[in-house]
Parts: sequence; C-alpha cells; structure tokens
Amino acid sequence: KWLTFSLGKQVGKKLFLTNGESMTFDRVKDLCTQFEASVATPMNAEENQAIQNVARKVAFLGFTDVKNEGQFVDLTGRSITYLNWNDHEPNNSGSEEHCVTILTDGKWNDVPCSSSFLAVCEF
Ligand code: GN1
Ligand code: CA
Ligand code: CA
Repeated sequence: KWLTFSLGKQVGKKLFLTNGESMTFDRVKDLCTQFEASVATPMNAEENQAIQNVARKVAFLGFTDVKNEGQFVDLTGRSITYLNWNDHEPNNSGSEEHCVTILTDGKWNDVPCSSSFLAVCEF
C-alpha cells in the first residue's frame, strides 16, 4: 500500500512531513519509525513554527510525561528546554494526559495518548 506524504517543510537539518492522517500516539510512533523517522519534536521556535505550518491542524509532538507525571521528556528520554505551553497547560486533565499536541496557533497542550491527532514525522 502506498503512503503519500503531502506536505513538508525543511528547517535546519530537519524535514517535517505529514501524511494528513490523525491517529493515536502509538500509531504515530509506528508510522514515523516505519520510515526511520521520529515524531515531530520541536527544539526551538523555528522548528515549532515549521511544524505548525506543515500540520495546519492539531498534531502530536514527540514528548511524553508517562514515566514521571509533569516531567515531559522527548522520546529519547531527554528533558526538554524549549517549551511553548498554552495558558494553563499542561493540566493533566482527567489525570491521564501524557502526550503533547501542537495547536493550530503553535501553542502546546497535553492530551491523552489514546486520542487521535495528526501525524507529523521528522526526518
Ligand atoms: C480539553 O475537553 P476539555 O475541556 O475537558 C483538552 C485538554 C485541555 C483543555 C483546555 C482531549 O479538555 O487537554 O487542557 O481542553 N482535551 C483534549 O481547556 O484535547
Ligand atoms: Ca501527564
Ligand atoms: Ca491538557
């Protein structure tokens, strides 16, 4: 089955691509891994802007606090320095928000990993 990546943007050494589909966080990880890529993980404002431009809807980012509540790390386990949380986030709503999305205005919100949002990978 062919998989079509429709929108992309390169910033610095990273290329961000989406296939336009929304899915759970585990599925996004599987999708990106399948292409030897990672879930989009903005390390600075420029990368965050690039992801925002590519996504055009709410998309998962490669951060989680599943190990230690409130301590968001990237998927390699490193703590993150660049942060762009929306007002009042992260709020761990319902005590089960351990994944992170980028909203259409570029701000971040923690959400349940089992919810479905747009897949954006970084290469
Ligand atoms: C959403 O639907 P509600 O209001 O309970 C959001 C939370 C945000 C909150 C901000 C799945 O929760 O993560 O913190 O809005 N839930 C989802 O008001 O996106
Ligand atoms: Ca959490
Ligand atoms: Ca939240």
